[in-house]
Amino acid sequence: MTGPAAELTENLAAAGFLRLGGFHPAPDLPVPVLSAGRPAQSLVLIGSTGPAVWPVFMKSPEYADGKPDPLDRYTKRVLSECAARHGFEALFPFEGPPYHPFQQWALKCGGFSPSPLGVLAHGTFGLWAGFRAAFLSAARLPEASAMAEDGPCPTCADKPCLSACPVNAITLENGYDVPACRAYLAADPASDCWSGCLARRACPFGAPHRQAAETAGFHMKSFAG
Ligand code: B12
Ligand code: SF4
Ligand code: SF4
Repeated sequence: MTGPAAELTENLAAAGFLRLGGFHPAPDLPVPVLSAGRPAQSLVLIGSTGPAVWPVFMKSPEYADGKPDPLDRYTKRVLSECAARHGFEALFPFEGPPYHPFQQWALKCGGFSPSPLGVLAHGTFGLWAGFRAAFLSAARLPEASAMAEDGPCPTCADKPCLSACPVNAITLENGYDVPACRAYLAADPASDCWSGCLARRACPFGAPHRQAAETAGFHMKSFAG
């Protein structure tokens, strides 16, 4: 990849983010129109995986200012600037409700499969790809072409994520039982889950992209409230 696409990759990496894929919007999965009222011809999905964003985020003013939602505010500031510099308009997954359908967009990009946990799994990034923004463009960009491949869950025979949860909060029949998970976390402040969901950690895919304990703890606290 050369030219503006390579430059975007470099700028994203410097801020701790990466391009996870893209697609050309079609009527079966519309995306919002651009601010000038024109349709978006390309959507580029921007994300982060476990280890990359944390060291950069830790040096940001948002990390230290003591106000709520520091990672979301860091993401919005940095990726809004990046999008504008490269001629995109940015949408964010944390703005809502109503929320933008980021998981449906990720499935459209290719490479992901729905997992028993609700989180989408990826062959390279496992359960550790977070979605941080969708960059929309009025141009039909070649790098926004969707990939044909699926994620790993349909061919994962053993499904170790299903047997790792201490309170059986994840089942094929009922999906993810959020109240059971939250009740367990509240009752056991010493649980290993506070360093990252054991079911997510049991997935054999994407181990190099796992969150460090500090990052996982940040997300678990935010989830548990
Ligand atoms: C509300 C929400 C939650 C709620 C409820 C989920 C629900 N029942 O819909 C709660 C608080 C339970 C939740 C929990 C978690 N979430 Co959440 N959540 C969201 C959020 C902000 C909106 C979901 C939504 O309504 N979308 C709107 C609909 C129209 O979009 P959609 O694509 O069609 O929605 C799909 C999801 O709702 C999904 N779904 C249904 N039930 C559940 C349950 C869970 C746990 C998840 C992850 C998804 C999910 O099915 C829909 C159809 O595909 C999204 C961000 C976003 N904009 O999508 C993140 C998001 C889905 N969450 C995410 C994650 C990672 C989590 C957590 C693992 C922790 C975390 N924040 O890091 C936890 C699970 C805790 C654990 N044990 O580790 C990621 C998933 C990334 C991925 N690879 O798929 C997202 C995309 C955020 C992001 N920025 O990346 N989440
Ligand atoms: S362990 Fe298997 S089924 Fe579970 S999330 Fe990972 S790939 Fe998917
Ligand atoms: S955080 Fe712990 S209790 Fe909750 S789903 Fe994951 S393994 Fe189960």
